[in-house]
Amino acid sequence: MNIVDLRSDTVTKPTPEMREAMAHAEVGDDVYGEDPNVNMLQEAAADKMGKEAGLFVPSGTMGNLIAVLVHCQRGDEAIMGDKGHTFSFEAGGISALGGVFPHTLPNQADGTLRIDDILGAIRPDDVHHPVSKLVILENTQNRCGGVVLSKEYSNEVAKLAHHHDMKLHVDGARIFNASVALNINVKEFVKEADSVTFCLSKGLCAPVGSVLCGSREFIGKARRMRKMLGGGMRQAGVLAAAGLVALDSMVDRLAEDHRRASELAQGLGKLTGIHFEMGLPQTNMVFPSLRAEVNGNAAEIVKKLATEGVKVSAVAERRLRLVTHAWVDDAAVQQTLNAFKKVLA
Ligand code: TLP
Repeated sequence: MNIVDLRSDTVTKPTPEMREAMAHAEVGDDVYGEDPNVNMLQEAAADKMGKEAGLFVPSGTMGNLIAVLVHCQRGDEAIMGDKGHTFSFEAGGISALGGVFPHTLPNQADGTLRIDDILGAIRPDDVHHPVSKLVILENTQNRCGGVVLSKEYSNEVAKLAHHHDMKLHVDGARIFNASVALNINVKEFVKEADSVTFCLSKGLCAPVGSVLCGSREFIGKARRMRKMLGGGMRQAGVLAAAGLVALDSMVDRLAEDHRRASELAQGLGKLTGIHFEMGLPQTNMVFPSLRAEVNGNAAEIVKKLATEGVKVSAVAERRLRLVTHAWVDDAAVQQTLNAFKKVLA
């Protein structure tokens, strides 16, 4: 049986072109700054993001952690969404390792944090309070449905942060999905942001790695922090070579993933047991909810779908997540719809 893996776009494997580039990559010791592919990737990434410099890091989690540790001191406060990856899925690293205090605000259905909520969360200068140092936005916002935050909104939040002597970090793990969905140059989304992390290892299919981008000064500090966290990699050019292929050739095709996510949603929407409380997909994520009439919760449906060769995630008692990516073709979409029909019948 063909296995369709829709649990995440993190399951993507390197393409043949990436394997080829990896096999022949010239390498050096990146802790000495001597790996040519890592250097090329960092420059290409910074250029794409419109920032002065980039730093290759092993994961999106480490990229976000380093950004927070550079922007904040121990005891400082970072404002972020309660559905954000940094708050929910990074093992509390900013607090455990950085002593940084998370101040969560409710993510709205469109993935944003209300401007008034942000303003209300910024602390006055008073010895009773932690110092508000950072705002974090996520684009696309994963747990709000893979929704896209507009460039106008992101830049407004950056200006607001700067006005209060704070910084903005964008967790842009899937910022290229946002850029492709709105057909806007990726730079526009992070023009005013102080730092951005984006992932090579999700929809772009590279095996490992993310790039943190920002000013030269910020990246200088980030480099020391990466070393402190044990993320200084040596001959990482074999990974960066795949990352360069990802940046060059895997961005535009994300539109296909978005089309298939829409097709999945349309097909699933025809089944009486399914509804879309969180709205229809804007990018590569589909979040179907199970109506009351469906027997079994999301975890049980996940198990039944697996017997049909379809892997999806349960993200709430009655909600699933399906993520499309380069390894999900039209036949896989059809197999998934058939599996749902059978399991929900
Ligand atoms: N997200 C994963 C899981 O950790 C939930 C997924 O399957 O979606 N920012 C965002 C917005 C992410 O979605 C993720 C991964 C990360 C950061 C972390 O990236 P990695 O896995 O490289 O540490």
